[in-house]
Amino acid sequence: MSKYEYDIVKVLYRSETAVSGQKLAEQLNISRTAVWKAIDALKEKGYHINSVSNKGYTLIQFPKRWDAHLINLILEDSQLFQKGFIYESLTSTQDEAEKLALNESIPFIVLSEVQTDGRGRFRRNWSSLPDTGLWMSVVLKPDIALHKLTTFNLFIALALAETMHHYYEDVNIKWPNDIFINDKKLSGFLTEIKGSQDQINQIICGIGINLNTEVNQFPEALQQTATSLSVETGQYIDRYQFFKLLICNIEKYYNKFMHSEFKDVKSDYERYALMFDRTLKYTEGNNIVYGKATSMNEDGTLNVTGEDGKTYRFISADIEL
Ligand code: BT5
Repeated sequence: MSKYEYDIVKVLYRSETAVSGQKLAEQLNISRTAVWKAIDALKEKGYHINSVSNKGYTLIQFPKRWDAHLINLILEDSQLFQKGFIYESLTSTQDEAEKLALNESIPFIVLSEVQTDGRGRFRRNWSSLPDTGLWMSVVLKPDIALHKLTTFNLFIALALAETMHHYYEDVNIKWPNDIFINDKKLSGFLTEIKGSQDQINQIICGIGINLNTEVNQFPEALQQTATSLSVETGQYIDRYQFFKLLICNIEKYYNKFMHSEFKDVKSDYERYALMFDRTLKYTEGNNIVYGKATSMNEDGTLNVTGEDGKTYRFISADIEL
C-alpha cells in the first residue's frame, strides 16, 4: 500500500461522516487527481469505498485479507496492545508469538491468514483455512500469582462470547474453552503460560474463530460439529470490524481479570453457559462422568450432579454434547 493510500484509509477510517475529495487533497497536501488515483487503487485492492457526489467518500468495508497497516491502525485505539504482527502463513501463531515474546516486553498480537499446524488443547488439530477465520495469539505480560490464573480463561470466554453476541443473539460458552452456537463449535482457545514456580509473567492465549467458513469447507470430520458466524447469521462477516470489537472486549475483560474477581462476572458467565440442565459427558483426566451441571462456584469451578447421584466439582474438563 502506498503512503497516500494508507493516509486516505486512515482519514476515512477515523471519520464518522463522508470526506470530500477536496478535503482529502487539502489534508494530505496532494492533488485531487492523486486522491482519485489512490481511491481507485484502494478499490482494486478490495476496499469498499462509497463515493457520493457533493458529499464525498465513505469507507464501507475493509478488504478480505489481513493487512499489517490496517491491523496496526485499529490497534492505535487499544490501550493494551501496542503492536500487531501479521503473516500470510505460519505453522501456528502460538509458536511465532512465543518467539517474538522473547524481545517484546509489552502486550501484542500475532495474526496469520493460514496455519499449517494450528493446534488445540492437548496438541489436538485446529483447522485454520485461509481467508475464513481469525487465527490469533494475544501475548499478555501480567505479573500475577499463579493461583489468579485459574480464572483467566473464564474472562477470555466472556470477551469472545460478548463479541459474538453482537452478531448473533444466542451464543453459548462451553466451559471452559469453547464458544458454541446452536450446539456447534464456533471458536476455541487455549492458554499457554510462562513464569516461575508461583508467579506468572507471560500469557499467550491462542484464539481460533470461524468467521466466513462454509460448512463444506470444514474437514469432513468437523462438518457436523463445527460452524461459523456467517453460517449462523447468513451474513458475510467483515473480519476487521470483528477484530476491532474483539480487541476492545479482550481489553475490557483482561482489565476485569486483573482488577476484579470471577464472582463479579459470574452471573454474566452463567447466562452464556450451555452446561446447565442437560446431561453431558465430562472427562477430566481418567475421570468420566455423565451428569448435569448445577452451578458454578466463585472460583470458576463447576458443580455437576452425576447420573450416579454424586456431586462432582470440576476444575477443567472436556465436555461432550
Ligand atoms: C481448542 O482446542 O478449541 C483451541 C483452539 C485454539 C486455536 C487457536 S488458532 C490461533 C492459535 N494458534 C494455534 O495453533 N492455536 C490457537 P480443543 O478444545 O482441544 O479443540 C480441538 C478440537 O476442536 C479438535 O479436536 C476438533 O474436534 C475441533 N476443531 C478443530 N478445528 C476446528 C475448527 N476450525 N472449528 C471448530 N472445531 C474445530
